This record gives sequence, C-alpha cells and structure tokens, in this order.
Amino acid sequence: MKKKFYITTAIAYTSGKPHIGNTYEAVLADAIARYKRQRGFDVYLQTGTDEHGVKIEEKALQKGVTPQEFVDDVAAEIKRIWDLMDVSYDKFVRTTDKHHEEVVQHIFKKMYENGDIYKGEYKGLYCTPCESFWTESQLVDGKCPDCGRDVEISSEEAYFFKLSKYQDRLEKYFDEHPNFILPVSRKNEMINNFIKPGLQDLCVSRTSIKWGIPVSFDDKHVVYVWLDALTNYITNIGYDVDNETDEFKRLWPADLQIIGKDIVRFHSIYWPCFLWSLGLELPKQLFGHPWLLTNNDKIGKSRGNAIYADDLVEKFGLDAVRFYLLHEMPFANDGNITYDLLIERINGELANVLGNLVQRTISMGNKYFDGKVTNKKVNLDVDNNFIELINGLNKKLEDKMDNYLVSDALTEIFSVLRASNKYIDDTTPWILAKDESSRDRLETVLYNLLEAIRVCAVLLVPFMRNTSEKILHQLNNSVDSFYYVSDNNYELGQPEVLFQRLDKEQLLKELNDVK
Ligand code: ME8
Repeated sequence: MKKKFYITTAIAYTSGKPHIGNTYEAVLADAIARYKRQRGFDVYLQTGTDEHGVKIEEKALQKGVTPQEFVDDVAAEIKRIWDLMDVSYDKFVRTTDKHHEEVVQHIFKKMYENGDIYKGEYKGLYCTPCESFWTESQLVDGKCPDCGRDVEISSEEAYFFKLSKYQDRLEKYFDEHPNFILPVSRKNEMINNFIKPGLQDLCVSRTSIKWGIPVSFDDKHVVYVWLDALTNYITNIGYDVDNETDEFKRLWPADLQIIGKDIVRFHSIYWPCFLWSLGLELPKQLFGHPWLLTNNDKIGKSRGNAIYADDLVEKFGLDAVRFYLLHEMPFANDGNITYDLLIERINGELANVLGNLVQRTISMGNKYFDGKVTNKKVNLDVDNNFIELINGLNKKLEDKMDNYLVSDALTEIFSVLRASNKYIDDTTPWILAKDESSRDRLETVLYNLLEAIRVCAVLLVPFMRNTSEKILHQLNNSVDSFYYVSDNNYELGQPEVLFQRLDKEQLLKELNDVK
C-alpha cells in the first residue's frame, strides 16, 4: 500500500487574473507533489478558487455582469494558467460549487448547535450610501474610501465563532508541535502577535453582503469569507457533518498545506479552531512561503508592475519560468523577479551549465563512439570522486526536499551539473581522443558523464519535467535509478539545444519598448 500525501494550496481569489506571485504558489506545490509521487507516495494535490465576498460583488457590478458570470470567467483563467504551468492537481475546487456550499451550511449549523457559533452584534464604521462597514485604517481622511462621505459608528446583527474558547488549547498545541508551522519564524510571529495578546471571537456572517453562502437557518445572513474559504480543504474530499466518506478518512488530515505568509494567521489560528469544533484532526503541517517581489517591490495590479505567468512562458518557455520561480525563491525570505535576473539565469544555469553539458557530452559520444557508449571501467581518482558525488546527490536532495527547501534542492542538482562540466575540463576527452591507446579511458569518461546527466535529469523531473524528458530522450535511455549505474548501455540520439542563449541587452530593450 502506498502512503498517502494530501497537499493543498490556498484557493486564489477570483477578483482578477493571478499574478506571478500567486502562480508561484501553485508551481511550488506542484514540485513538491511531483517529488512525493516520484518517491512512491499516493499524492493528492488540491487547488482552486475562492469566489465569494464583497470585492467580487463590486467587480462584477463594475463590469456589468452577474457575480456568477464574473467568477466563472476568472476561475477559468486561473485554471488555464495552472494548466499552462503544468500544475498536476488532482482536483481544482471552486467555493461556488453547490456541494461545497451545502456542506458549509451544514458546518455552520453544526457549530451553532454545539455552541461554538452564537448571534451577536458586529460594530464598525458604516457608510450608509455605500452600505459598507470599514475599519479605522481603511478610512481616507476619516471618510468612506469609496464615496468620500462621512461614516458613523453602527452595528449589525452577526454570528460569531468562539475563537476565545480555544485559546489555551491552541497555545498548548503550538508548544507540543514545534513543526506545525514552517518556517519556525512564522510560528513565533503568530504566538507573539496574535495568540499571546488573546484571541477575539470571530465574525462569521454578514447581512450587508449578498454574494455568499446563506446561513441555512437565518437567510438574511451569508457566511463570512474565512469559514467558507478554509473549509474547502475538507468539503471537497468528501467531508460532511454526518457523513465522513472513506475518501475523507483516507486523505484527512492533510499532510502539507501551502499558503503565503500573509494568510498564515487564518490557517494557524482560525482553521485549527474550526476543525476542533467539528471534532477533526489538524493538518500535519503548514508551510507559509515567502512572497515574490518585482524589482524588490510588492506586486500589485494597481501599481502597474504585475507580471503574469502566461506572458513569461510565451517569451521564455515553461521550464525557464518554473526553474526561475523554484530556484530563486528562498524558503523564508522574500524572493525577487526581474527580466534582467530571469535572463541571467536562463543564460547561466540553464544554457551554460545544463544545456552545454548535455550538448557537449552527447556530441562527443556520437563523434567518438557513434553514440554507443558502455562502461569500460578505466577509472582514476578523479572518476571515483566524481562517481561518489553523483551517488551522494539523491541523499542531499532528499534532505532538502523533505524539509521543503526546494530552492536548495535545485542548487544541489546544479552543483553536480557544474561539477560535471569541470570533470570534462579535468579529464580532457578531446586529448584522450587523439590517442588510440586511451580509447577505453575515453569511453569510461563519457560513460561517467552520461550517468551524471541521466541521474540529474531523473532528479529534475519534479521541477522541469519537459526538460528532463528532452534530455532522457536524447540519451535514449530509460534507466530511472537515482544513483550511478555501472552497467548501463547508451545508444545516444542527436543532441538538441535545450535552452537558447538570449541576447540580454536586445531583449531588455524590446521588453521596455512593449511597456
Ligand atoms: O489569500 N508572492 O487569495 P489570494 C507569493 N483567497 N505568493 C503570493 C503573492 C506574492 N507576491 N501574493 C499573494 C487568498 N500570494 C485567499 C486564500 S485559502 C483558504 C484562501 C499568495 O488570491 C497568497 O499568500 O489573495 C495566497 O497564499 C495565494 O497567493 C492566493 O492569494
């Protein structure tokens, strides 16, 4: 029986096209999912869209369409981009899905019946013409940020979730599960900024919003966003309050929930309390990834600096973009994307280090041995060290990937690719080729290189599947071991350019002209 691995991403708001930062999250989850699949896990990757709320209601109104029409369009666009990025999700969920809506209603009712949800009053600053509540910090010069008129303190009836009841249990849980939230710095932030100061009960319904899931027993209320959004992780794998399906029992608790750093609070505080209220286990681990910035600035559509995945893929190709995102984003600190850096990585790592190695090695194999290369085992120290390096790679990769250090994992693979280029320089096959008595030595060197390339290509599958496939196709070899194999047989195909070197100056000029 394969061990299951249930992994989720946040569900993206359908307020507009997802930018490269949102897309990064899906690619990150995909790389981890593919890695786990490659290691024999029965992986279930769930992603999708978060479609209710006042923002979406307003956007639809501005566009002159119904909220449903609006979210249908945007959800389709998000799905298209995830597909384009080769995200291998098992399920793409939507919070407007009828089944999700029904189960959310059941959940709300159950929480009300068990006393965790109660009716109270939501107090806030209200703009009567706009029918909107605002917080102090949202006001512009003390006025409504939408229409500029005065706001007044007002209240509306609302349901609240008793977060405060779970304060001690949550503190204890954090203490006893030091790895619940990755990276650890984010856990400390949650404890110090939110848990220690005391948990406030949470408003979970509104009467002033129409575009949401109605509370089944009080339909002037709709369920307020986070209860609707967070429960997607269980409603879509077969959970219902009085019917936990076999699929649910198999998949829950989730093994890894991937989210951005801004929503760690909702996932590490609200979500555990909701689950406890339903008598369910907590996910095993949350990973609050950092943010991707452009030119070290926050990405925002209104700032006019949004970069979109589809534009990048069209210009640079899928694997270059996947590589950039996965390699450039650190584990804890924010990462950065600029065209300049992207072109540098394509020319450096992808064209020079990887592409060149594959091309040089296959060309030499074809030139000196008509493509037929076997292991003649004429190894010197330099070769033994090289073989040891190849054999050590998988363990190093596992150490990184098992801690979700994806960028470091890629760096490990690239350090073996770099070492392979150096191995060519050290062993000088073109000189060996001049001496008939060195033929077996030459073949051994090429064999070792081919094994290094093969192992790296196999280990690259989770990150750059298409490039791996191209390399393995050129090697024309189907051995999929993560280690150096000493009795492989190569009948090489023709080398093809994997990544074209780009003219940075020219391209940057073109890109600026487009802007
Ligand atoms: O937060 N870099 O949706 P969302 C990296 N619907 N990640 C980023 C990012 C950036 N620049 N900007 C945003 C929501 N993200 C809710 C989630 S889950 C039950 C509900 C991440 O569309 C963000 O942190 O605003 C989140 O994890 C994801 O993209 C979707 O963001």
